[in-house]
Amino acid sequence: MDKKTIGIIIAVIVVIVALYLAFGNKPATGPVAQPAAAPGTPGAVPEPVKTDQGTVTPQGVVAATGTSPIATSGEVLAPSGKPVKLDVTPGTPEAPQQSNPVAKPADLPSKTVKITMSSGGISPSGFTVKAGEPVTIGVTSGDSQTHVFKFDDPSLDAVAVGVGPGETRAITFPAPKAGTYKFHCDVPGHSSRGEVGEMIVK
Ligand SMILES: [Cu+2]
Repeated sequence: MDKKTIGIIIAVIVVIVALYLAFGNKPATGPVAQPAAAPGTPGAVPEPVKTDQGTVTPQGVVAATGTSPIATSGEVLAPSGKPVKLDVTPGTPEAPQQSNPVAKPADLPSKTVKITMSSGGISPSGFTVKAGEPVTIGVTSGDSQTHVFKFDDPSLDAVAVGVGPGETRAITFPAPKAGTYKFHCDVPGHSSRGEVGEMIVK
């Protein structure tokens, strides 16, 4: 190789490097992907925190989408921020709210009292809770019928859950004072065929 050839090779390399520097290394145009922020840093979208009573939200712990939140104090809150009332008309703003349909009962928090209603009765037909503590019941229609969970005692009138065929919904409410509170299916003809049960509050 003579000096001329080496000179040409060097010149070609210089041109290639110059072209690369000029055009090959431009920053991407358009939106630049931001690296995902590490958890705990500003800008990170936090993972929802789940407890045995539900998902932690700024309003309180929510058992399922649509249920009334449980505040840190343990109170079940209405949208006004005041504790829910149990002797009002179901579905009104002061009443505990029933959830949207839940895909499957297993999605409900572990502390949920899971109840299945069907033409064969209510299963389980009894459960025990502690006075004043927040209770979530998940009601499932176990057959092709609509069922309505409701307490007999007017003092618990607001606690009502209606489910369509195969549907599951939940409701969160504060357990009343100690006693035995009977419940039933409020669809005409259903309680007389055995859709009844009782909640024991200790
Ligand atoms: Cu029924």
